[in-house]
Amino acid sequence: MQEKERVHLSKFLSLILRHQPDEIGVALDPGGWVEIEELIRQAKRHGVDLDRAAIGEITRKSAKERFEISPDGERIRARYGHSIKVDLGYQPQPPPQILYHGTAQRFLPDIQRQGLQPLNRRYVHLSVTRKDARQVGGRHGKPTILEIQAGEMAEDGYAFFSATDLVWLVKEVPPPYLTSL
Ligand code: HQG
Repeated sequence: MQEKERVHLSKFLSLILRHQPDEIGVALDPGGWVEIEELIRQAKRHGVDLDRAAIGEITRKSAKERFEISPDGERIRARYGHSIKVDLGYQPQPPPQILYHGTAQRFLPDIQRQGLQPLNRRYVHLSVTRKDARQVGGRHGKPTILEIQAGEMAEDGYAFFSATDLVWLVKEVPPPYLTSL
């Protein structure tokens, strides 16, 4: 598959598996999973040509590990990014001492006042590396990076969830735990 095609289909999968499964008439189970056969069938009915090979390739080639295929190969879900209510079953884990959040410079005044909020998603997404944070922030405009005192937050009782090796989730980050770099 050409990269352009892969990115297009990956965005489609993100839309369905994170935000709007009903757009093509599929339902996610409580853990966020959908049957791959059902997904392919319904995508086709809505003019999106997907097959198992394409889904496998998109999942394997995502450096961010956006998607997870069940051990039996029958179901798929998004590992993070949801706006719809799902219970991914992640257990709280001790995070690295420092995590990063990339955002747009224009959001800084609001963030410094209100802290990081999930807004349209279920969780605030944090990056393990500054490089990834910069890339995340660049999606919204001129990027800027916040340093998050994740270790301190965890000590203070905030639950952190590891979605992938590079992405951590938390419900919010109040202002005292963040510094603009
Ligand atoms: C900002 C992508 C004003 C927040 C990415 C962010 C990530 C506030 C934007 C994942 C705020 C929300 C998630 C406040 C937060 N006032 N702005 N109080 N609190 N914000 O897209 O973290 O490539 O929902 O800083 O790479 O950018 O799709 O979150 O700029 O991993 O796999 O509001 O989605 O992954 O934007 O991105 P988003 P995000 P994929």
